Order: sequence, then structure tokens, then C-alpha cells
Amino acid sequence: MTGLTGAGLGVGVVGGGFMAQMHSRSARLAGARLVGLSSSTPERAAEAAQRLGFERGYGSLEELLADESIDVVHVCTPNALHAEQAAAVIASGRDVVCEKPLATTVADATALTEQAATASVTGTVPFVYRFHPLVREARERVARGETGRLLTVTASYLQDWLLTSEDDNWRVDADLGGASRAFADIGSHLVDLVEFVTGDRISRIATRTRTFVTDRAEHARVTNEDAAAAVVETASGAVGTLLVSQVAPGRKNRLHLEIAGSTESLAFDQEHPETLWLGRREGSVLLPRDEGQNSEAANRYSVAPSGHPQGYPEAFASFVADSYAAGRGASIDGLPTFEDGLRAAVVTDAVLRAAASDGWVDL
Ligand code: SOE
Repeated sequence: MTGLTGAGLGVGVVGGGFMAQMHSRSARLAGARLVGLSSSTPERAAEAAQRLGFERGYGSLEELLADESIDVVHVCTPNALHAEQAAAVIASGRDVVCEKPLATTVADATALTEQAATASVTGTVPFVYRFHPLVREARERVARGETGRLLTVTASYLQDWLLTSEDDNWRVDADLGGASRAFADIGSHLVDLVEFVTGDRISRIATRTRTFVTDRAEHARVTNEDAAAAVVETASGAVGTLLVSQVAPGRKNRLHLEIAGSTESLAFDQEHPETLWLGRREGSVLLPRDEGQNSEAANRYSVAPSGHPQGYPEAFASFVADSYAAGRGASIDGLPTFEDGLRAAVVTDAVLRAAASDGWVDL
């Protein structure tokens, strides 16, 4: 969805880091008013509010929620704060866009999902890679039966920004980031994309996790994982592998998804989102994002004429625009909601349990 779905909406953001910047930029593009930003101290809030173009900074979420000109709140804080803050937003009657992971425990994610449903509040989670036009194209091809029966899935999400002991971030602190790090942070995107594109569900999982860098600049005895490897089975009987790492030199945000069906394979690379590989026994092709060659489902998210590259910022903006449209009553196909955030929490929990038990976990 493009367009000014946020026109007339007052937006509040909790947090002032990189994700807050992406959310604010997308809210502005949707035509919303950037009303207030809260952070851990009034000083930080004032600085971030000014940097990101908000009218006011607030020293706490309570103060932000007392501002009646705010209609929707984006939660962009460290993971361990999501559940409590999103619950407060829902309790105030506002729609909420909550960063992933929705919560660091399945119990909290379940409670939030139920709370949002009971309050009839729109709760969405930024699984933004769904909003690349060629991801929609891939999903469409599977749904139309062009790929045939799903046989195998090979999926990975590799980064290198936590490669060395000099690299540090709040995410390595399990109290702030959660018991799972790499899987909750980027494996959640991966699982979401696998299930979104295939329409199938992971039904069993066996995993290995590793924490290679246990002592970092400001954190000793790190416990949450740098990398996780999984073997999966799906409900339809397909098999696959997932590999997630934040310590893979040279890889930045290399989310790669390849599925093999009985008649066609599909491969999507998040770092090169303007082409989709269609693998065939004869005549494999690289399909470009091109309105003339893509489905309606893909074209809906094409915001620049073919040949002018679009990518992550546009996908993010489309997600936020769709979240606002849904909050205003539109029925949006493929919108990642709290149900999807809960699903990611359930799979992340299974990853940790499978690693600990050295066996298979059913989902
Ligand atoms: C950090 O690993 C991070 O910013 C993730 O939290 C995002 O979800 C991902 O899109 C990029 O990397």
C-alpha cells in the first residue's frame, strides 16, 4: 500500500535508536503527524525528538500516553520492554506497532495478542521483508500452484556486526535482549518469510545454538546465541534447513530464501530484492521487479518505476502505511499482526528447547 493512510493520525514513538528512525520516517511518508517521542530520560527524549522531527519529547511512556493528540504508538525499545510497553499502549485504547520480538517469552506474547484482540486494537509487528514486491510475487506463484508441491526449503539470515569481542550491543544482554538473541532478532524474520511465502508451517524442529563470543567489550559471560542452525519439517511434509548468524564475516543482512517445489524453485535475496530467481529444469530465469511482468499482489508494493531500485526503506514504509490503513478499518492481505509476532515467539522458544533437549520439538 502506498498513499497517505496516516493523514490526520498523531504518532508517538517509544525509543530513539535506529528502529525509531525507520518507524518515524515511514510514519511521515504515510502522512502522519510526528507528535511525541519518549525515551529513558527527558534529555534523551528531547534529543531524539529533535533529531527525528517530533513536536515533543517525553521522559516516560506514561507522559506520552497522556497526550491525547497521539492515536497510534510505535514501540521501538529493547526487547525486554516490549511486552509491558505494548500492554500499556493497548490499555490506553491506541493501536500499536511493536518491534520484534513481540515479547521475550511465549506467555507474554500470548497475553499481548489476547489483550489486543479483546480491546479490538490493531497490533502489528514489522516483519517488513514481506513488503518487497518480489516476495509477494513469490507468495503468489506458490499460491497459484506454479511451484508445485513444496519439497525443500533452504533459508539463512547472516550478519557480521557482532563478530568480534569489541562488538557490543544491548541485545547480547539476556536481561534486555532475551534468552535468544540471533534467532529472536533475525531468525524471526526468516521463519516469518518461509511461512509467509510457502503458506506452509514448520511443524517440527531440531536445532544447535552457539555462543562463540562469550566476553564482549561491556558484557561478560554472554549467554544468548551468536548463531543457530535448525533442521525443520513442515506440515505438508517438506524438509528444510535454517541458519542464522550474527558472526558471519562479510554478511550484513543476507537473508536468503530458496524453496524447491516439484515444478519450480524460487530464490529471494534480501540484499538484492529487485530480482527473483525462478529455477526450472529447463529455462531458469531471473524475474525483475517490473509491473508488466509481475502480479497485482507484487505491483501493489511497487513504489518506483521498474529500473529505479527500491528496497528496505520502501518495504518498511509500506508496512507502516498498511498498519495505519488496517487501524482505520481496511482489510489488508499479508499484514503481519500480533498473531505473527506470537508465532515467532513460539518458534524461537522451540529453537531453544530443541537445543537444550538435543532432540526434536513439535510445533
Ligand atoms: C539488527 O540485527 C537488525 O537491525 C534487526 O533487528 C532488524 O530486524 C533487521 O532488519 C536488521 O538487523
